[in-house]
Amino acid sequence: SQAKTPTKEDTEFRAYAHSEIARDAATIKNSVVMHLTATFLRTPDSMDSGHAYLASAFSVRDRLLQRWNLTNEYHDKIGAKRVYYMSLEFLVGRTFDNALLALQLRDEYAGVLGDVGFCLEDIIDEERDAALGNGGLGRLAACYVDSLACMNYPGWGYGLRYRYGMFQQQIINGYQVEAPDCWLDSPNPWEFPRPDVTYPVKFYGHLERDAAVPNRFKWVSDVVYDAMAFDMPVPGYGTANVGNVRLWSCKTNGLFDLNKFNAGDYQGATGGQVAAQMLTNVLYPNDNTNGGKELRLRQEYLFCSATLQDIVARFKRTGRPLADLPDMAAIQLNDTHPTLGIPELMRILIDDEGLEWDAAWGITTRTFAFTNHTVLPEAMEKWPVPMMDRILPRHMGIIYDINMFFLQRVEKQFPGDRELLRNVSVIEESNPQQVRMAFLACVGSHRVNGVAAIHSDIIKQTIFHDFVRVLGEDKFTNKTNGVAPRRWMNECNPEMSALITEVVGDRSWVTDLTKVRALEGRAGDSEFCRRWWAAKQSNKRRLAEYILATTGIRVSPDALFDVQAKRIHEYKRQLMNILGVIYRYHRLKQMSAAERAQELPRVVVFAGKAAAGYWVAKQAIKLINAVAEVVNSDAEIGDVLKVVFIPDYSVTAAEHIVPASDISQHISTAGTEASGTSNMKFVLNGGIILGTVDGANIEIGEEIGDEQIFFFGCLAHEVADFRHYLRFHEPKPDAALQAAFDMIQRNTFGDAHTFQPLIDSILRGGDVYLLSVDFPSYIEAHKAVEAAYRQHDDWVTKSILSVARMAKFSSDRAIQEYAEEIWNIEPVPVGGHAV
Ligand code: B1H
Repeated sequence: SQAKTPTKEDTEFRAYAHSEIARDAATIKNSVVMHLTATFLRTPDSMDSGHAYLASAFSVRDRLLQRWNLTNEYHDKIGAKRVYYMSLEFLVGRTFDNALLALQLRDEYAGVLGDVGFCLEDIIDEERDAALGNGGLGRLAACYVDSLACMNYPGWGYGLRYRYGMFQQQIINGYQVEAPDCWLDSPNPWEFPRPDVTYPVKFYGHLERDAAVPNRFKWVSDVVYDAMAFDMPVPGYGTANVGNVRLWSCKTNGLFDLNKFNAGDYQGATGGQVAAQMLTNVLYPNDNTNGGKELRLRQEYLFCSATLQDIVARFKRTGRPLADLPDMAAIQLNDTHPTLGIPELMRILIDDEGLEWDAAWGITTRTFAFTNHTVLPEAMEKWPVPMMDRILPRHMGIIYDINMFFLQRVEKQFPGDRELLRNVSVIEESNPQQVRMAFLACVGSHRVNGVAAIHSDIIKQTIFHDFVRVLGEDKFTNKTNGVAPRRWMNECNPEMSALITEVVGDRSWVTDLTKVRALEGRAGDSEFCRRWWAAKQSNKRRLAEYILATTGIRVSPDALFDVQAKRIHEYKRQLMNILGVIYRYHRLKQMSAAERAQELPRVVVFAGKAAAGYWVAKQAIKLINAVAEVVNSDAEIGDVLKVVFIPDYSVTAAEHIVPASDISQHISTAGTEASGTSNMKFVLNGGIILGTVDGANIEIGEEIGDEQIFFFGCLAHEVADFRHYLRFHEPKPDAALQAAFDMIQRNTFGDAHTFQPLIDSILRGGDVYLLSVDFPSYIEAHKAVEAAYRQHDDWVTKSILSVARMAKFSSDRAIQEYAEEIWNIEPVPVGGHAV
């Protein structure tokens, strides 16, 4: 299963890959002008910055595609095992700057564009985000394919090419209003359509038994759609390797109904096309919730079927027997959303390839592994059996058989334990029955992992507790998340990056984050601290400009920047944050002017989207904006407190926000945030965490040391008792929380009725997320932060030490663990390292 040693021919091939990029200004200029004139029918004289971006991006893409071909040709030739990362979400953001940095062509393009009167930064701003994801789960997939490419691991991402990505968030009268994200309205240089790579995907219909052979079925479907591939190149930094994300789009060709057209039914003639388009039209905007919509199930199947057909077809081109598939392909399921890949591979192996059940099952379970990202009950995917049976009758049958064989095994192991059988059954005995996708993924995979140490422990104790008994503990492992240092330091924070490069001696830290350790030696150097702080200050000034441009609010870059930027969700407790702000406002209003002048000026920044149908989350946004309006226009308060809600949070917005935080808040109820990844990004950029003992906060604290992080709140193992108590007793708000409630109820921020449901979620709804429990220690933690921030030199030292100790949270470390411990794949560099 190992990659072969390269031959002389391979070495020459590598040398070619290495040398093929021309870097001189004349060649770059020619390629830009060529695209300007031939691809976009413009002349250099009629070029605006939009076309300057497109022409430059297409010229960079040419270079990437050349390397894309070399990479894949080489991996095929050498017979390398690949990993396939299956994810319904890839939250990529922009690619142009990332590609320029990866190819080390940034200065060259800046020069060429400068010659014709454009500033590279403005050109970069012309690109729209690819926002094919909701939040952390989708961004993690993007960081992981970045790491795969940078580390020369053969591997592809597979996903869906949504026509409308994550909605655009507008704030109107303080409320979130959703607008469509038509990101494909202008040409997209970062995708390559492949009309020749198309697979039929069947839906509905019935099964016909083969009378001659037992257990053989023919699935006669009613509807067939064509899924067509679009490839997104993933630039590898400092390597000739270019990764790939293959996204499927539902093709409408061939669905034109000529009979209807000839009968004069012009609208009906295109009905099939409209129905097909629907399938890959929209990303469901749910983070950590399962909408349960039928269209989503059909999206998931289209995705899984096309992907598995593609993987099997590629494998069959090697000429090896199907039993070898697990030696050539590892498939990682990014949460349960792609779980139908398991029965789909079974269907292909049995129905299309003629394998017996046991052989097919062995291949399938050795190929798949599954990552769980949440324990929130509302996020657990379950599909009603009648729905599954109607849309995918063959798969429903396969799932029944998978479950039957599994339960037989359990019965043998634990004879007569009917409760255990009920608890681990893939089919939930509810009315209607439901398919539990997490259980199907668990049974059909050889490894199951959580995304941070605490989370991986929790899943073994809760949702998979019985599976640990049945399948053994070794199947369950931890792979703590990571983030790509390319985007989340080198790209978004050029000034700090320059300092790191100076201390490390070169740019090797961009692909080997262990090198940042060298900063430790400079944490006490006062001149270095001064320059470090100057970098942070300049990031804060840039964010202040961004805030002014996006909200019209003027904030002082000298204030403490306190940021919470993430999806709006009750478990993430933005409500606790804004109640803390209200309490702060209350205290400031009670002070004399002289006392207020002694207070530490603070800018509280919120950013994030709420799912369109998540009413309480949207009310929290309204409350934040209502508080902002009152506080920001209160002349008595001035710069001592500003509250900002930055609209339309995105990867690109995060690249402005993350480098500028002094503190960032990661304050989920203990045990609810599986990992979090923005916590890693903020600390990597020299910000300090104010957080709960939850998710990856815990491991970040272990790495960087207790002095560098501010923890508060109850612990995960205490949550159940508190919740139980609060089901039967009214919460008792402390004086601070009560003061905040009172201020709202006195209509300080507009009609109190608007916000009463938020207060009621605490006082009458059982306070499920324990705001009343954690609020006192939250306020104390804020005091500790303030005291520490006033010790300026120590604060800067904390910031430097934190960054120095963040190596563990590189996605490169995470990907290496997956590669070695789950996927069994090895790096295959094409063209060697160009650095
Ligand atoms: C995470 C999701 C998620 N966990 C369902 N679960 C979705 C669940 O569209 N859906 O149906 C979409 C997303 N997302 C996040 O994953 C966790 O909350 C974070 O804590 C974690 O850092 C991230 C990456 O592992």
